[in-house]
Amino acid sequence: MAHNPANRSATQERPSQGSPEVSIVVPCYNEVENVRPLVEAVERALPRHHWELIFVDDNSPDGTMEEVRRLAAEDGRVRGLRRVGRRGLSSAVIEGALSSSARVVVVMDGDLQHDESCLEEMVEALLKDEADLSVASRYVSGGSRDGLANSWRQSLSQGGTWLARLLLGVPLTDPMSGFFALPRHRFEAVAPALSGRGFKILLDLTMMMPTSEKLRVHDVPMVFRERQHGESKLGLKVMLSFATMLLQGACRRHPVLMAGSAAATLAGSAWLGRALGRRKSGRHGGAKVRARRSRLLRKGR
Ligand SMILES: Nc1nc2c(ncn2[C@@H]2O[C@H](COP(=O)(O)OP(=O)(O)O)[C@@H](O)[C@H]2O)c(=O)[nH]1
Ligand SMILES: [Mg+2]
Repeated sequence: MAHNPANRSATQERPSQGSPEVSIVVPCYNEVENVRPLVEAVERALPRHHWELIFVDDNSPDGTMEEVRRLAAEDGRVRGLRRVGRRGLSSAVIEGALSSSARVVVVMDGDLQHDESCLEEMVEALLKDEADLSVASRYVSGGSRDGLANSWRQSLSQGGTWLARLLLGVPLTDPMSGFFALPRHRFEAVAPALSGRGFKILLDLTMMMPTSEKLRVHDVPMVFRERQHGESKLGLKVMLSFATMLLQGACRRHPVLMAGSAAATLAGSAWLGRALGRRKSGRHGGAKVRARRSRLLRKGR
Protein backbone atom coordinates (compact mmCIF):
# COMPACT_ATOMS: atom_id res chain seq x y z
CA MET A 1 0.00 0.00 0.00
CA ALA A 2 1.53 3.35 -1.03
CA HIS A 3 2.23 5.79 1.75
CA ASN A 4 0.27 9.00 1.21
CA PRO A 5 1.16 11.91 3.51
CA ALA A 6 -2.03 13.72 2.44
CA ASN A 7 -4.02 11.25 4.53
CA ARG A 8 -2.37 12.30 7.74
CA SER A 9 -4.20 14.22 10.42
CA ALA A 10 -2.85 17.49 11.87
CA THR A 11 -1.19 15.72 14.81
CA GLN A 12 0.52 13.28 12.47
CA GLU A 13 2.09 16.00 10.34
CA ARG A 14 4.90 16.38 12.85
CA PRO A 15 5.90 12.73 13.13
CA SER A 16 9.15 13.35 15.00
CA GLN A 17 7.53 15.24 17.89
CA GLY A 18 5.67 13.87 20.89
CA SER A 19 5.09 10.17 21.36
CA PRO A 20 5.73 7.87 18.42
CA GLU A 21 2.80 7.04 16.14
CA VAL A 22 3.75 3.36 16.09
CA SER A 23 4.94 1.16 18.98
CA ILE A 24 6.38 -2.19 17.95
CA VAL A 25 6.13 -4.58 20.89
CA VAL A 26 8.60 -7.45 20.74
CA PRO A 27 8.38 -10.25 23.31
CA CYS A 28 11.76 -11.88 23.67
CA TYR A 29 13.40 -14.62 25.60
CA ASN A 30 16.99 -15.62 24.82
CA GLU A 31 17.19 -13.65 21.58
CA VAL A 32 20.53 -11.93 22.16
CA GLU A 33 21.74 -12.47 18.60
CA ASN A 34 18.48 -11.33 17.03
CA VAL A 35 17.69 -8.00 18.66
CA ARG A 36 20.26 -5.82 16.86
CA PRO A 37 19.44 -7.15 13.36
CA LEU A 38 15.76 -6.63 14.20
CA VAL A 39 16.26 -2.94 15.01
CA GLU A 40 18.15 -2.52 11.72
CA ALA A 41 15.40 -4.36 9.82
CA VAL A 42 12.66 -2.14 11.29
CA GLU A 43 14.71 0.95 10.51
CA ARG A 44 14.87 -0.10 6.84
CA ALA A 45 11.20 -1.12 6.71
CA LEU A 46 9.63 2.00 8.26
CA PRO A 47 11.68 4.96 7.06
CA ARG A 48 8.75 7.41 7.03
CA HIS A 49 7.09 6.68 10.35
CA HIS A 50 7.82 7.83 13.86
CA TRP A 51 8.19 4.51 15.66
CA GLU A 52 9.55 2.97 18.82
CA LEU A 53 10.60 -0.60 19.56
CA ILE A 54 9.69 -2.02 22.96
CA PHE A 55 11.50 -5.25 23.80
CA VAL A 56 9.78 -7.12 26.62
CA ASP A 57 12.29 -9.54 28.08
CA ASP A 58 11.61 -12.06 30.83
CA ASN A 59 15.05 -11.82 32.35
CA SER A 60 16.72 -13.96 29.67
CA PRO A 61 19.89 -15.62 30.93
CA ASP A 62 21.66 -15.08 27.58
CA GLY A 63 22.03 -11.30 28.05
CA THR A 64 19.22 -10.17 25.71
CA MET A 65 18.34 -7.26 27.99
CA GLU A 66 21.94 -6.05 28.19
CA GLU A 67 22.02 -5.95 24.40
CA VAL A 68 18.69 -4.08 24.36
CA ARG A 69 20.12 -1.51 26.78
CA ARG A 70 23.17 -1.05 24.54
CA LEU A 71 20.82 -0.48 21.59
CA ALA A 72 18.71 1.95 23.64
CA ALA A 73 21.82 3.96 24.47
CA GLU A 74 22.56 4.27 20.74
CA ASP A 75 19.00 4.93 19.55
CA GLY A 76 16.30 6.66 21.62
CA ARG A 77 13.57 4.79 19.69
CA VAL A 78 14.54 1.54 21.41
CA ARG A 79 13.51 0.66 24.95
CA GLY A 80 13.38 -2.43 27.07
CA LEU A 81 10.94 -3.72 29.64
CA ARG A 82 12.54 -6.29 31.90
CA ARG A 83 10.22 -8.61 33.81
CA VAL A 84 11.45 -10.78 36.63
CA GLY A 85 9.93 -13.81 38.30
CA ARG A 86 7.56 -14.66 35.48
CA ARG A 87 7.44 -15.95 31.94
CA GLY A 88 4.95 -15.82 29.11
CA LEU A 89 4.65 -14.49 25.62
CA SER A 90 1.06 -13.22 25.88
CA SER A 91 1.51 -11.42 29.18
CA ALA A 92 4.76 -9.88 27.88
CA VAL A 93 2.89 -8.51 24.85
CA ILE A 94 0.08 -7.14 27.03
CA GLU A 95 2.47 -5.32 29.35
CA GLY A 96 4.52 -3.93 26.47
CA ALA A 97 1.44 -2.70 24.60
CA LEU A 98 0.00 -1.10 27.74
CA SER A 99 3.21 0.88 28.18
CA SER A 100 2.70 2.51 24.77
CA SER A 101 1.19 5.91 24.02
CA ALA A 102 1.29 5.51 20.25
CA ARG A 103 -1.68 5.50 17.90
CA VAL A 104 -0.86 2.05 16.57
CA VAL A 105 0.52 -0.99 18.34
CA VAL A 106 2.34 -3.70 16.38
CA VAL A 107 3.20 -7.09 17.87
CA MET A 108 6.17 -8.84 16.29
CA ASP A 109 8.47 -11.73 17.25
CA GLY A 110 12.04 -10.96 18.20
CA ASP A 111 13.65 -13.82 16.27
CA LEU A 112 13.56 -12.39 12.71
CA GLN A 113 11.02 -15.02 11.56
CA HIS A 114 8.54 -12.24 10.81
CA ASP A 115 9.14 -10.41 7.57
CA GLU A 116 9.53 -6.72 8.41
CA SER A 117 8.60 -5.70 4.86
CA CYS A 118 4.93 -6.28 5.86
CA LEU A 119 5.17 -3.50 8.46
CA GLU A 120 4.47 -0.46 6.32
CA GLU A 121 1.31 -1.83 4.75
CA MET A 122 0.03 -3.10 8.10
CA VAL A 123 0.56 0.26 9.77
CA GLU A 124 -0.79 2.37 6.91
CA ALA A 125 -4.08 0.44 6.74
CA LEU A 126 -4.68 1.41 10.37
CA LEU A 127 -3.45 5.00 10.19
CA LYS A 128 -5.76 5.60 7.23
CA ASP A 129 -8.58 3.95 9.16
CA GLU A 130 -9.12 1.38 6.43
CA ALA A 131 -8.96 -1.49 8.95
CA ASP A 132 -9.38 -2.27 12.65
CA LEU A 133 -6.76 -4.99 12.63
CA SER A 134 -3.84 -5.80 10.31
CA VAL A 135 -2.49 -9.34 10.24
CA ALA A 136 0.65 -10.67 8.55
CA SER A 137 -0.90 -13.87 7.23
CA ARG A 138 0.78 -17.07 6.11
CA TYR A 139 -2.49 -18.38 4.75
CA VAL A 140 -3.29 -15.96 1.93
CA SER A 141 -1.95 -15.97 -1.60
CA GLY A 142 1.69 -14.89 -1.49
CA GLY A 143 2.15 -16.01 2.12
CA SER A 144 3.85 -19.16 3.35
CA ARG A 145 4.41 -21.08 6.59
CA ASP A 146 7.42 -22.97 5.25
CA GLY A 147 9.77 -21.44 7.83
CA LEU A 148 8.07 -23.35 10.66
CA ALA A 149 10.64 -25.73 12.14
CA ASN A 150 9.19 -29.05 10.91
CA SER A 151 6.14 -30.73 9.39
CA TRP A 152 4.74 -31.35 12.88
CA ARG A 153 4.77 -27.59 13.61
CA GLN A 154 3.22 -26.94 10.22
CA SER A 155 0.35 -29.37 10.93
CA LEU A 156 -0.14 -27.83 14.36
CA SER A 157 -0.38 -24.37 12.86
CA GLN A 158 -2.80 -25.47 10.16
CA GLY A 159 -4.90 -27.61 12.55
CA GLY A 160 -5.05 -24.80 15.12
CA THR A 161 -6.09 -22.32 12.44
CA TRP A 162 -8.84 -24.63 11.22
CA LEU A 163 -10.13 -25.32 14.75
CA ALA A 164 -10.05 -21.65 15.73
CA ARG A 165 -12.06 -20.67 12.68
CA LEU A 166 -14.52 -23.54 13.06
CA LEU A 167 -15.05 -23.42 16.83
CA LEU A 168 -14.64 -19.73 17.47
CA GLY A 169 -15.74 -18.28 14.17
CA VAL A 170 -12.80 -15.87 14.16
CA PRO A 171 -12.79 -13.89 10.92
CA LEU A 172 -9.05 -14.34 10.37
CA THR A 173 -7.09 -16.26 7.75
CA ASP A 174 -4.22 -16.72 10.23
CA PRO A 175 -5.46 -16.49 13.83
CA MET A 176 -2.21 -18.10 15.03
CA SER A 177 -0.05 -15.32 13.56
CA GLY A 178 2.16 -13.55 16.06
CA PHE A 179 2.62 -10.56 13.76
CA PHE A 180 -0.28 -8.13 13.78
CA ALA A 181 -1.20 -4.51 14.46
CA LEU A 182 -4.18 -2.61 15.82
CA PRO A 183 -5.05 0.88 17.07
CA ARG A 184 -3.91 1.24 20.67
CA HIS A 185 -7.36 2.31 21.85
CA ARG A 186 -8.76 -1.05 20.69
CA PHE A 187 -6.06 -2.90 22.56
CA GLU A 188 -6.70 -0.84 25.70
CA ALA A 189 -10.42 -1.54 25.51
CA VAL A 190 -10.01 -5.30 25.37
CA ALA A 191 -6.90 -5.66 27.60
CA PRO A 192 -8.74 -6.20 30.92
CA ALA A 193 -10.51 -9.22 29.41
CA LEU A 194 -7.38 -10.94 28.09
CA SER A 195 -6.25 -14.12 29.79
CA GLY A 196 -2.55 -13.27 29.44
CA ARG A 197 -1.82 -17.01 29.31
CA GLY A 198 -0.10 -18.93 26.56
CA PHE A 199 1.18 -18.08 23.16
CA LYS A 200 -1.64 -17.01 20.91
CA ILE A 201 -2.38 -13.45 21.87
CA LEU A 202 -4.06 -12.59 18.54
CA LEU A 203 -6.62 -15.35 19.04
CA ASP A 204 -7.28 -14.21 22.60
CA LEU A 205 -7.69 -10.60 21.42
CA THR A 206 -10.07 -11.45 18.61
CA MET A 207 -12.19 -13.64 20.86
CA MET A 208 -12.58 -10.81 23.34
CA MET A 209 -13.52 -8.16 20.81
CA PRO A 210 -17.20 -7.23 20.74
CA THR A 211 -19.08 -9.51 18.35
CA SER A 212 -21.67 -6.79 17.71
CA GLU A 213 -19.42 -4.85 15.34
CA LYS A 214 -17.86 -6.25 12.20
CA LEU A 215 -14.11 -6.30 12.46
CA ARG A 216 -12.35 -4.88 9.39
CA VAL A 217 -9.28 -7.07 8.93
CA HIS A 218 -6.46 -6.23 6.56
CA ASP A 219 -4.32 -9.26 5.64
CA VAL A 220 -0.78 -8.75 4.41
CA PRO A 221 0.80 -11.89 2.89
CA MET A 222 3.81 -13.02 4.88
CA VAL A 223 6.49 -15.58 4.13
CA PHE A 224 7.37 -16.92 7.58
CA ARG A 225 11.14 -17.25 7.75
CA GLU A 226 13.28 -19.95 9.30
CA ARG A 227 14.93 -19.20 12.61
CA GLN A 228 18.63 -18.40 12.20
CA HIS A 229 19.69 -17.95 15.85
CA GLY A 230 18.33 -19.28 19.15
CA GLU A 231 15.52 -21.76 19.48
CA SER A 232 11.73 -21.97 19.66
CA LYS A 233 10.10 -21.85 23.10
CA LEU A 234 6.93 -23.64 22.10
CA GLY A 235 6.57 -26.64 24.40
CA LEU A 236 3.88 -29.06 25.54
CA LYS A 237 2.67 -26.74 28.33
CA VAL A 238 2.14 -23.94 25.83
CA MET A 239 0.21 -26.25 23.51
CA LEU A 240 -2.02 -27.48 26.34
CA SER A 241 -2.82 -23.91 27.29
CA PHE A 242 -3.72 -23.24 23.64
CA ALA A 243 -6.11 -26.23 23.65
CA THR A 244 -7.71 -24.98 26.89
CA MET A 245 -8.10 -21.53 25.40
CA LEU A 246 -9.82 -22.97 22.32
CA LEU A 247 -12.23 -24.99 24.44
CA GLN A 248 -13.05 -22.10 26.75
CA GLY A 249 -13.62 -19.80 23.80
CA ALA A 250 -15.79 -22.36 22.05
CA CYS A 251 -17.91 -22.84 25.20
CA ARG A 252 -18.35 -19.08 25.56
CA ARG A 253 -19.42 -18.67 21.95
CA HIS A 254 -21.62 -21.76 21.78
CA PRO A 255 -23.71 -22.27 24.94
CA VAL A 256 -24.97 -25.52 23.38
CA LEU A 257 -21.40 -26.79 23.36
CA MET A 258 -21.01 -25.70 26.99
CA ALA A 259 -24.22 -27.54 27.93
CA GLY A 260 -23.02 -30.50 25.86
CA SER A 261 -19.63 -30.68 27.56
CA ALA A 262 -21.24 -30.25 31.01
CA ALA A 263 -23.72 -33.06 30.20
CA ALA A 264 -20.90 -35.24 28.86
CA THR A 265 -18.90 -34.63 32.06
CA LEU A 266 -21.93 -35.51 34.24
CA ALA A 267 -22.78 -38.60 32.18
CA GLY A 268 -19.12 -39.66 32.26
CA SER A 269 -18.93 -39.27 36.07
CA ALA A 270 -22.23 -41.17 36.53
CA TRP A 271 -21.00 -44.00 34.30
CA LEU A 272 -17.69 -44.15 36.13
CA GLY A 273 -19.47 -44.10 39.50
CA ARG A 274 -21.78 -47.00 38.46
CA ALA A 275 -18.89 -48.99 37.00
CA LEU A 276 -16.85 -48.61 40.21
CA GLY A 277 -19.92 -49.43 42.32
CA ARG A 278 -20.56 -52.63 40.30
CA ARG A 279 -16.92 -53.64 40.67
CA LYS A 280 -17.14 -53.14 44.44
CA SER A 281 -20.45 -55.00 44.86
CA GLY A 282 -19.17 -57.64 42.44
CA ARG A 283 -16.25 -58.24 44.77
CA HIS A 284 -18.57 -58.36 47.84
CA GLY A 285 -21.10 -60.52 45.94
CA GLY A 286 -18.36 -63.01 45.06
CA ALA A 287 -17.34 -63.25 48.71
CA LYS A 288 -20.97 -63.99 49.73
CA VAL A 289 -21.26 -66.79 47.13
CA ARG A 290 -17.94 -68.29 48.23
CA ALA A 291 -19.04 -68.22 51.95
CA ARG A 292 -22.40 -69.92 51.12
CA ARG A 293 -20.62 -72.55 49.00
CA SER A 294 -18.21 -73.45 51.86
CA ARG A 295 -21.15 -73.56 54.39
CA LEU A 296 -22.96 -76.04 52.12
CA LEU A 297 -19.78 -78.11 51.69
CA ARG A 298 -19.28 -78.24 55.46
CA LYS A 299 -22.86 -79.48 55.91
CA GLY A 300 -22.08 -82.14 53.30
CA ARG A 301 -24.97 -81.25 51.06
N1 LIG B 1 9.05 -12.20 27.03
C1 LIG B 1 8.89 -13.45 26.58
N2 LIG B 1 9.03 -13.72 25.26
C2 LIG B 1 8.86 -14.99 24.84
C3 LIG B 1 8.53 -16.05 25.73
N3 LIG B 1 8.41 -17.18 24.99
C4 LIG B 1 8.68 -16.85 23.72
N4 LIG B 1 8.95 -15.54 23.62
C5 LIG B 1 9.29 -14.77 22.42
O1 LIG B 1 8.18 -14.83 21.55
C6 LIG B 1 8.60 -14.89 20.20
C7 LIG B 1 8.05 -16.16 19.54
O2 LIG B 1 8.56 -17.30 20.21
P1 LIG B 1 9.14 -18.56 19.44
O3 LIG B 1 9.69 -19.47 20.48
O4 LIG B 1 10.04 -18.15 18.34
O5 LIG B 1 7.82 -19.21 18.83
P2 LIG B 1 7.64 -19.95 17.43
O6 LIG B 1 8.10 -18.99 16.35
O7 LIG B 1 6.17 -20.24 17.38
O8 LIG B 1 8.49 -21.17 17.51
C8 LIG B 1 10.13 -14.86 20.22
O9 LIG B 1 10.55 -13.54 20.06
C9 LIG B 1 10.44 -15.36 21.62
O10 LIG B 1 11.69 -14.91 22.10
C10 LIG B 1 8.37 -15.73 27.11
O11 LIG B 1 8.09 -16.57 27.95
N5 LIG B 1 8.56 -14.42 27.47
MG1 LIG C 1 9.85 -18.01 16.29
